[in-house]
Amino acid sequence: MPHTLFIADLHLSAGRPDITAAFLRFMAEEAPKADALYVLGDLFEFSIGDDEQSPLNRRVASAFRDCGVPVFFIHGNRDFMVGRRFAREAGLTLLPEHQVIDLYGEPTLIMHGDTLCTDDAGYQRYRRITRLGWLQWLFLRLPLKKRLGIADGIRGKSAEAKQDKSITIMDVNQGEVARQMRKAGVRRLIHGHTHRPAIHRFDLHGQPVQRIVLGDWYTQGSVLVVTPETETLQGLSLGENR
Ligand code: LP5
Ligand code: MN
Repeated sequence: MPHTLFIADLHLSAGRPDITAAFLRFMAEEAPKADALYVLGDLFEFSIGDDEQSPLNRRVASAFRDCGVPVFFIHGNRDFMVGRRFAREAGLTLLPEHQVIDLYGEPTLIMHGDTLCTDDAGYQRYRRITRLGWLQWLFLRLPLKKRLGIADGIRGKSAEAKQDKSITIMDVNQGEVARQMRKAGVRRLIHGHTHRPAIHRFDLHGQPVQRIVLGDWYTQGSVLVVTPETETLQGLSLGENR
């Protein structure tokens, strides 16, 4: 059966070898059978630039390169510093933050999902600043150790800020969902980021539409399988990799 795979929020890091093992197994066994693989952000726990060249980054790049199917990547809020060099090494295509793809005849909007969280004003302000091209240019010119220190600082501040935010503030804003779907002219939206896997069906201007949310890879893997007929969110056990 022809099908396309979607994953997001793996948060790969050297400190979580079980997740890396599950991802590598998925890349070797599941990905090659698909028409294409879409990675919708937060593949890495965080990224400070392609020149980091850690063993993890290199293994991930070769897993993508060797899978034999087209791989597409949209940045998440943690790995937006993944750049053209990694894309080349991994043989993947970097997509813009919001992209409409043709999924077996159904135009589908795909994104990481953080831009839907418009109630989280603190995050949106921080996002605007860290996406400034000139600031990223300067950041990449700092020594790796310094960059790592800055990333640690941001991670600490973010964890602190999150303690004061409600679950609702950190979820998508339904008005923004409607606005972005309408603007893109789609009946289907696929995203990650909120770590709340679900297939939401609702009406938009009298039309049935759906918003599919991918799950994270903390206690199990999460994969969305879309065929010409159906869409299924699947859990992926990590146990076999231990
Ligand atoms: O991912 P999660 O669930 O932890 O939290 C997100 C939001 N937090 C983030 C921060 C990332 O986790 C850390 C990524 C490190 C990247 C390193 C590269 C640095 C490159 C710099 C290039 C210039 O995304 C969190 C959301 C939450 O999702 C839910 O949506 O709430 O957002 C925050 O908590 C942000 C706070 O509100 C504000 C943080 C202030 C940070 C101040 C530092 C500014 C320094 C600027 C540049 C050097
Ligand atoms: Mn995210």
